[in-house]
Amino acid sequence: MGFFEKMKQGLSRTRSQMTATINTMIADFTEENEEIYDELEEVMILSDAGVETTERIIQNLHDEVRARGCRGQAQLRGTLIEILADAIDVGDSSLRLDTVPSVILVVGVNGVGKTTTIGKLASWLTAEGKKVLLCAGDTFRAAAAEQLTVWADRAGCDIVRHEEGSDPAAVVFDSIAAAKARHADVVIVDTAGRLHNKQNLMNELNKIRRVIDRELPEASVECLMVLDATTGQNGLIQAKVFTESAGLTGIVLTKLDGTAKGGIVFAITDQLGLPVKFIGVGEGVDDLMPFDARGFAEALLA
Ligand SMILES: Nc1nc2c(ncn2[C@@H]2O[C@H](COP(=O)(O)OP(=O)(O)OP(=O)(O)O)[C@@H](O)[C@H]2O)c(=O)[nH]1
Ligand SMILES: [Mg+2]
Repeated sequence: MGFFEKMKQGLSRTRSQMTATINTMIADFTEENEEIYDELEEVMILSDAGVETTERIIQNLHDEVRARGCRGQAQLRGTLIEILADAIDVGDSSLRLDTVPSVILVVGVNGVGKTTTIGKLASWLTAEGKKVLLCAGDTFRAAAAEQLTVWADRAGCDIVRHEEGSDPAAVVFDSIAAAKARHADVVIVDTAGRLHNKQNLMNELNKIRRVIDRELPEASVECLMVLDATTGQNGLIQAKVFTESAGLTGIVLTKLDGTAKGGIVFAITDQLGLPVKFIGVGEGVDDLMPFDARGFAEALLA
């Protein structure tokens, strides 16, 4: 399956909510018909794009349609795709991994898909020819390290793990030492799920971050927050707190396949100003897609 088809399939629930309405709206387009904007507004808010963000997008569309003197459906469609793509194109969506080693720290609340995302990333980066080392920084449950080991085996990469209950920062320390000794290209750090309002756990994250910065002061560090697309607007509040503790560089939006609320992408990029770097569209190893703003907008309307 091609990239675009896969994106469309991953968004099928969101599409079933949005695409028909948007297409009707486009079909009803005349320069005088202002009602079409209301229809778009409604469907975007329903898909969790957020009121403020939606209003801004509608205003932009309105302005552009006038400024360009759009006539006909094709022009409106093209303009809408551009406006939607622009809205979610905030900064570089690619991973910055230009030092050896580089680090990807993966954080987020419980059950959002952190470990699964790491497993998918490990396979993807290994296939790209990178030497990957996984760090089992979730020491809260023994099963967490087991789960990560399964993914490491699948990707054919190394893993560093300690006993259940040990200090996550110590696992990170050892992983970095191992990465240096073995000349690994990328260390991917798993962390235990934590609620953003548990201050001691947020401090623990801060400590992990300090170990990375101390042991690898020059390294490229991606700090990715995994957000479950099905949790909607609540994810935005989580992300704000995580940014303070860990310094996020991007978002991975998982479980888009399981929700009609894919409009959350617009809210995240607009409200947080952080790029979405990957989207998760299923549980399998190939179900992680690099985010592409234009492709996403096109898939929504196609
Ligand atoms: N449908 C779907 N399921 C996903 C996706 N990503 C993860 N999952 C599922 O979500 C569940 C939780 O995934 P984990 O990777 O264990 O989540 P986690 O954030 O590591 O969880 P904790 O370590 O307990 O905080 C698993 O059943 C995954 O298969 C996705 O993109 N789509
Ligand atoms: Mg996990």
